[in-house]
Amino acid sequence: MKASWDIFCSVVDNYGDIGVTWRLARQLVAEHQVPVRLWVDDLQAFVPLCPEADASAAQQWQQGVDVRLWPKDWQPVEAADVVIEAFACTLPDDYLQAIKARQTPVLWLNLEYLSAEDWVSGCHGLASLRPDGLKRTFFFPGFEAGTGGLLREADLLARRRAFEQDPHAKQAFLHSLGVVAADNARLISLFAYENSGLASWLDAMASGTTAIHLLVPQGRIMGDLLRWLEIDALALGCVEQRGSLTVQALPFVRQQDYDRLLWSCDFNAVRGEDSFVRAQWAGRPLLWHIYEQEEDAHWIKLNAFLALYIKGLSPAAAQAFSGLWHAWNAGSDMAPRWNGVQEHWSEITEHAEKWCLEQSLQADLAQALVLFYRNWI
Ligand code: TRH
Repeated sequence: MKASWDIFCSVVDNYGDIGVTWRLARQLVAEHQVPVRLWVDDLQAFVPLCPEADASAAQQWQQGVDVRLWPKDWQPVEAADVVIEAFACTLPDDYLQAIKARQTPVLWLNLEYLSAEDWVSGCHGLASLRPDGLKRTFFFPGFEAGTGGLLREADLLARRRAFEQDPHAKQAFLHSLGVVAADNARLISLFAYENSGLASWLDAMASGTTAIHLLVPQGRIMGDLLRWLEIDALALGCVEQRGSLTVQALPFVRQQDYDRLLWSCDFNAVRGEDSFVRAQWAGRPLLWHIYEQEEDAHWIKLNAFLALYIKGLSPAAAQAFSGLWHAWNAGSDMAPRWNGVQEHWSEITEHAEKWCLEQSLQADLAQALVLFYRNWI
């Protein structure tokens, strides 16, 4: 019989926690044919990613995943063979008792946040024995050998290529969102937290010589965007033009469509953890707005990733690219940085595809988890 899996997700903030666990749950079911229960403590955050979902259902099936509301008042259930606690979300005490009560041992994994820092491969797979006798193993996603890899569906890159090669697919997808861009316009998607550097980036795009169509999914950056446009609201689908820049607000789309949006654009500004990885699989240049952490810990993460990513770029392109990322994350003047990146546009674009292919040589995270369990039993 196939091992059963329980994934626990506590929605702390934004869509990252549910974004990662929903993606992982789907992939385990679809590619490894294992039964997965996904326990989520806030289904409101799930609905935008999976619009068929019911935000109030205690139990529902979505794309083969048994999605459960993780209730405050936990009701006893039998523990699964493999238990994933996402981002140290703390399992219910009763569930820990259920793990102990099982006749066959349970593999309890804490799925950690993504980081490119050096220490990650040294800590990946380490177990800690708790005072209550239970063992918890730390599973780290990552970019290098010795880590758990990145979430990537087996057919993801083939689907992207098929989308790119089909002359109608991109147009039909964009039309479905109400996007009709000029033929010569560069498409850019913008998913970010509030950012004081946005106005200077928009100024630079508006006064540049290249036509740009900026697609902005509903979200936290909207306030800064409206202030720059000097309007009170931008209805979904509506367009505003300033110089060379066309700005369009988009609805928040289902998770699979967000991939298509990234594939349709020439450059993607992303945030958090999951959109950051998806933009890399899109094989296009990206700009990461990292989630801010206490004591500036996010800068260490950002620079660790940059150090890996820029390998293979010429020194001038690497400097321009890193400068843009630093300015965006500092909320500082983006104009000189954006203009600097234009000079290396084709090199940076080619490099993005190379990075994507290089990363795709690693085992993906779901595969690595399944293998880890097989080796453990
Ligand atoms: O929403 P986020 O900012 O989540 C963050 C990060 O996960 C961060 O690491 C964490 O600590 C913090 O929350 C609490 O960014 P992220 O991770 O990119 O998640 C967004 C999800 O939303 C991702 O799965 C892609 C998805 N998405 C859509 O499905 N449709 C859309 O239109 C858009 C814009 C995003």
